[in-house]
Amino acid sequence: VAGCKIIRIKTIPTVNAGELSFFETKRDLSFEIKRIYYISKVPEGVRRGFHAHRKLKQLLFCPYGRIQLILENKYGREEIELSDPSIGVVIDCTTWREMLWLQKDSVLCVAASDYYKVEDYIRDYQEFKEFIRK
Ligand code: T46
Repeated sequence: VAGCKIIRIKTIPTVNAGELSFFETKRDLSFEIKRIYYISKVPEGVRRGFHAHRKLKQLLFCPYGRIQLILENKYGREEIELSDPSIGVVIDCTTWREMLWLQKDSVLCVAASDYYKVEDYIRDYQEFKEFIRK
């Protein structure tokens, strides 16, 4: 979706020994990382999210499994499937997000531009719609 960027995370393959992916502040990301969190042990079919952020910028990636992201912002609504550890999505404008676990135990990792701030969340969909209209 416009306003969100799909990025390729630098990934170094090894013959028969997997691959290693990495990203670095400034070199690969437009914001400084202040917080990392990850979501695990989620059963298949569960949905999380249902909110937007006022200011927070984030890079989302899925190092294991398959997760669908439903993203909506002032440019429209789109679904993206994360299933490749070398793909990330940068969400850096106010975007409503829902995450659907397509596969049990998929892991969602997030690098965020700020500390956890409850007041940065918009958890009401109507409030989000009004926020992006301004
Ligand atoms: C997002 C999506 C992709 C904290 O105390 N510290 C933290 O850093 C975070 C992220 C959450 N929490 C608490 C707040 C709630 O009591 O953990 C609980 C679960 O959070 P939430 O219901 O917001 O989880 P998700 O999966 O709906 O959303 C999370 C992030 O909160 C959100 O910023 O963009 O993942």
